[in-house]
Amino acid sequence: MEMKAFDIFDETTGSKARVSLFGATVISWQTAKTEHLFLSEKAILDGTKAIRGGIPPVFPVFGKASEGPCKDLPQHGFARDHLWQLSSKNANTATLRLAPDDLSKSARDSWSYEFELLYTITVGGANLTTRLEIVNKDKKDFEFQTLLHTYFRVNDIANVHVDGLHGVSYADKITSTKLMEKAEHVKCTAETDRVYPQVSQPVHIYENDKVKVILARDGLDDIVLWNPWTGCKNMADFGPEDGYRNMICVEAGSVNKWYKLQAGHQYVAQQTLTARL
Ligand code: TA6
Repeated sequence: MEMKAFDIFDETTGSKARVSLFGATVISWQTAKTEHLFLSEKAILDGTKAIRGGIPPVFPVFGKASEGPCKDLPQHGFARDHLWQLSSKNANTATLRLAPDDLSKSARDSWSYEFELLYTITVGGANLTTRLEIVNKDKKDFEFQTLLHTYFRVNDIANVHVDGLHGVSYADKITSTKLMEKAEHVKCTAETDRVYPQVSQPVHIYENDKVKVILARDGLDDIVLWNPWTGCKNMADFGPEDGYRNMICVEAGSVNKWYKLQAGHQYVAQQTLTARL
């Protein structure tokens, strides 16, 4: 099946992004001809699986729920593995929409609330802003988690560090322990899978001691840091085999607890990425 995707441009600076309607996934973001997102060479782009790379949106659950209304949903929920509708588009911005009628029967049966997701993607100068509006159209409250699962492209993970996490106590999913982040400059030197709750600082991603991207957030309280390391070769849709060297997932989310959205109310989560050259 041909991938349904479109580009948005900032004509004044030439920055651009490519968006897949399947999974509402930004699969490329370039400023000054530099690609800032990692897209697996083996990413499945035919709408049969969530795209490995770019910025897949996660809703209504992060990870896998063992109980509750999300327990029968796949890992990371349904937002990233369904076809969204293009609601509006102009040169440098587009809004995508997902609602119950867009869901498969199994997703709908698993999570039967009335809802609407409106996802606006905007490129401008050095910035890429992604804004997710979650609307509870039901007569009853529901609980959710949400996250933007951003895969940043790097030249060599060995030269990369992340600032803004110092002093935050995080859950290490590899060792199933809770630890305090003592490092100012956090590096991935092996498989890394951590949830840093309530990160108050903007997060900076460095390569070779120069800022690459600044990650600013609203309504996305937590930061997830992930690199599969050499385990990436066991993932059929992850390529090249040593591709872990060229990526780091720094994911802005509200995932460390369940967020209640009252009937008729909306929740806005927004991430702004600023590229520094
Ligand atoms: O965001 C980190 C994480 O939850 C990891 O635990 C790992 O599972 C990663 O997401 C990728 O998940 P996926 O379902 O896309 O293979």
